[in-house]
Amino acid sequence: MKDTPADETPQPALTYNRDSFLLPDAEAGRMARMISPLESARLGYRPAGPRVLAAKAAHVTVREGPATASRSHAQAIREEFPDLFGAPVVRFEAGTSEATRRPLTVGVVLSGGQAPGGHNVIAGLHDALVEWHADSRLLGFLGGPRGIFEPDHRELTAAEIDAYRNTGGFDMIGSGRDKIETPEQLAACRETSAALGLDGLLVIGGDDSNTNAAVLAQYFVTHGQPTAVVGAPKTIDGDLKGGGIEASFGFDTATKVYSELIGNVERDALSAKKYWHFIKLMGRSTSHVTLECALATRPNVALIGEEVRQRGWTLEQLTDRVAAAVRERAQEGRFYGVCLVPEGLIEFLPEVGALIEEINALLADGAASSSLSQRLTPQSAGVFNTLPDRIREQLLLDRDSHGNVQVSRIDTEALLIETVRRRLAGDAGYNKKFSAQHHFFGYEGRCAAPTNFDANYTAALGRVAALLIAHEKTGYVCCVGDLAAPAAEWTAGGIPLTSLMTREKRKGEWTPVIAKALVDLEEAPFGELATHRDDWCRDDAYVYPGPIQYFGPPEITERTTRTLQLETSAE
Ligand code: FBP
Repeated sequence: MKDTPADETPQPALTYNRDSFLLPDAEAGRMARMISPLESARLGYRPAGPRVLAAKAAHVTVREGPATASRSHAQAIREEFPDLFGAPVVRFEAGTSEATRRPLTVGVVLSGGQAPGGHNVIAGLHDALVEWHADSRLLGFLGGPRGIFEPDHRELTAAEIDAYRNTGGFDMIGSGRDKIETPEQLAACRETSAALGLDGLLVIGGDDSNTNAAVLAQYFVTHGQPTAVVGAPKTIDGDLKGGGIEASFGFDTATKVYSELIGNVERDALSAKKYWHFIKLMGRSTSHVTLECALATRPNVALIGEEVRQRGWTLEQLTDRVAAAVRERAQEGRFYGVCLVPEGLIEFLPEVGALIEEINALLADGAASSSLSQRLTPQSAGVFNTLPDRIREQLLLDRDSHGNVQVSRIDTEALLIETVRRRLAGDAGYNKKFSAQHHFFGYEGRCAAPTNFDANYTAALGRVAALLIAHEKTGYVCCVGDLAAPAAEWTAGGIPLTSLMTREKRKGEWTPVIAKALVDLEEAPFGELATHRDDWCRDDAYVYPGPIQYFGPPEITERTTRTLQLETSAE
């Protein structure tokens, strides 16, 4: 590796080919990938970042804060992570590093669902490692965590990394949802790390993957493996935050992609005036994505799972509310509208939530899917039998490796259309039309080219990971703070993973996990929705955000999410 100053990021040699660009052929005999003019222009973007990280890694020192605890269940978490529990928050400041400057060998793995900016985390990590020492090496584990315990990796070269700067996707090394959990898998990870001489391992993932990073960090300490394991907060869902983490990367870009699409659908609804559009949005259990998109586009109805749970609304009550909105607009001659539905909504309906928990427990017990419906309690069996066949089948689908229901595969938006249609049909006072279309926006946003915010944030996270590893900090998640301020003013440091932990029942057992951040109904983002939603329901208050802008005036290119603006201004 060559030593490359931070401000002179090398640009790949591109060949202009009439209306597209060709990247240099990586392997002889393979067709060069054709890239769009926009992708080509983005390769040249230089992420902005915290002032402290602009200095060479050797000119950064670590300041330790007070010892930490966990979110809850301190005793159980201390027992599970005896060598990590209580570690201090660390912050990087200008100064002279006390760590020995030696070549570092670091592994990186992408874990879970794609989120815009993953490639920049790798690029930032690489840049900081070679600044630390020109002979440092970066190894990418292929296809997610399985690439560590069934060793499959490749050295990432400067030229390869340059070809992925500021691009979306995880295709540089691929991702996977495997969990590292069995004693054999943990031992295999240790063997791989020892064989490769890894000084550090960066796990780029969501709450479950970062929990896994903590498990691995503790295992390595217990078994004398000197590899520092650190995590980076990734997920479009926006639910890995709190305890010092202000946002997960990818949320900014993904919600902007969905908001553009929602705005387009709103304008279509207003133009044709004939459909209600029910739009399911990704986000897993939590409704941060739906809330952010609602604040950006002002739809007629935006359902928030956390509110449904707090108020204890059943499917019938929720249906009544949506049907009331349809009726209210129809009275004004508006037979159209837009309703946002978080994909995790179904889990928050109390009767369906209880049913899902029962199914989860039975599955964890080894019950076959085909026999599940006969083994439910009478109450849950009753709920199960009222659901349309398709939804029943979807509820029985396999759980992911962490035991989660795959909510993206449940057609909650179609279920709601069906229940609202039935409700209106049974309403003698409503004999008007109700034509509905359903949509699901999720995969469309996960691999979009990162916004300037996400490109900057992720490059900074990668640099922080290198610093944490160079300073032998294990069991930490990279933390870049003050995100609502200009990037130069952001702070950089690390937070002990155990400080984010609580305990939850997973696959029938109490397990330490990083707490998922739910939408807080007392906080400003939900408050803004609650204040305006009646007006947005009645009127056509739609906002059309348009596509992400990568070039142009900063008020357009540097605009952060409304969620981040409101959360940070309320502090
Ligand atoms: P992560 O939690 O791994 O970041 O995944 C996010 C997500 O996009 C969820 O919003 C969605 O429910 C899920 O992944 C879909 O998973 P899959 O990619 O396996 O279909």
